[in-house]
Amino acid sequence: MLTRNEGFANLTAGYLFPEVARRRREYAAAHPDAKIISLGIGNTTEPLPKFIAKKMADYALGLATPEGYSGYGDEQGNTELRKKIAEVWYKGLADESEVFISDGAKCDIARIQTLFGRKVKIAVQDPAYPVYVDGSVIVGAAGKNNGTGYEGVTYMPCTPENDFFPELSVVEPNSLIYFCSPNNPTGAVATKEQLKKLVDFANKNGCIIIFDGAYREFIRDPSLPKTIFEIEGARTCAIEINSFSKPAGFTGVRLGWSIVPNDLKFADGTSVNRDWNRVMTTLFNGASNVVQAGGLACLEPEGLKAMKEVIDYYLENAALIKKTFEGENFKKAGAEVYFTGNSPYIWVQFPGLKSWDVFDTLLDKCRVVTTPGSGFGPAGESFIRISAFGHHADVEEACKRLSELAL
Ligand code: PL4
Repeated sequence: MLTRNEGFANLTAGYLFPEVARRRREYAAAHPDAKIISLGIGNTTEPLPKFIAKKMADYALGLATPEGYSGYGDEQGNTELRKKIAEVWYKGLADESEVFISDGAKCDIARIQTLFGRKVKIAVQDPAYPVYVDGSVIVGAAGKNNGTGYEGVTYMPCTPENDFFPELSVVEPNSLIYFCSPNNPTGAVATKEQLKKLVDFANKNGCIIIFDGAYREFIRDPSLPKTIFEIEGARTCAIEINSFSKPAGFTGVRLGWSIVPNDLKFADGTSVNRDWNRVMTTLFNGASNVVQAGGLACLEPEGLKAMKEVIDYYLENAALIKKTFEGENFKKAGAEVYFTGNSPYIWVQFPGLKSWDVFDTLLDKCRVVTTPGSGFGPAGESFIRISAFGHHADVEEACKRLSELAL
């Protein structure tokens, strides 16, 4: 018999989001008449902009013609799309040779682990999107959970006390640092000064930053950086991972990209970009050509306008959710609300309570699904995350129920 990958044995809990979905299903089965509203998983709800959907439909129909047909494309992605991403979203801060198109940010976060192997030391913001840690455990870069966290992982607490920006001195030299801004789940966006600190730290200590910018298009404050490459020095210490999922509603369509600068080197002086090219050409076979046509449409002026409108829609939801949790009933219960206006997530603390207990109360009393903060890491305990992805009418109904809740 084959030996089980011990990484799986080291995982101490199921993946967070299926667990949230399981509890919702269980509740629904026990309460068949309850109209449950999900503000849990960050899943887009609004239809694709027509302009973008039509470009994909036209491309798909073209595939049924001799002139329009194409088979495998370049594994790194359509050249025109790589160029367009570099131009429109990086404005000269990245070259098209540094852009790799993929089937989404989560898949890139998983593949990126193959670049660094099992021996790499990991540092993560705490709380963080669970894939960074769980993925590291699966590939063996992180070990057993000793009760406070996984061995081989340095947790960098991001709390109200440090304004959600971590103390970097806890990170060991030569670590891989996962950093997400706008942050999932806290919603905090690092300022230019904060990112400069991070970049300087990484360059000085031989670290590489995996910068996850999946929510960049929610940034409305023009002083905040939308990419780590706005920061001087980032090209020698950072990789950016990004996605069309949230801005374009491509969560089901699937399209993402990574930026690996040509200046980024391993300790032996070899190019990280070259090895990433090898990973993408060997372990990936290119994003769908239909979907890449959709990506190109997103980056046309009409597509950019449509994406902004959809994000504005979700940000309106976010403002209402924030106001609801700032209501008298939650205030009396001691709830503290954190929301920057630049992200789809509202982060609420219930001092002294357990995240899953708050989750259960809101599900049971309001039929509203949230996400327990403890699922994002030890520092998330006593928080819950509320997602602003949802139809206005559902969010309004959820907020009405929440504001009537006696705590
Ligand atoms: C539920 C910081 C959501 N089943 O769609 P992708 O793969 O391009 O992007 C995934 C992603 C990447 N980076 C960050 C993210 O927050 C996400 C999506 N996270 C959430 O509720 O936290 C969806 C989660 C999905 C999952 O497991 O990713």
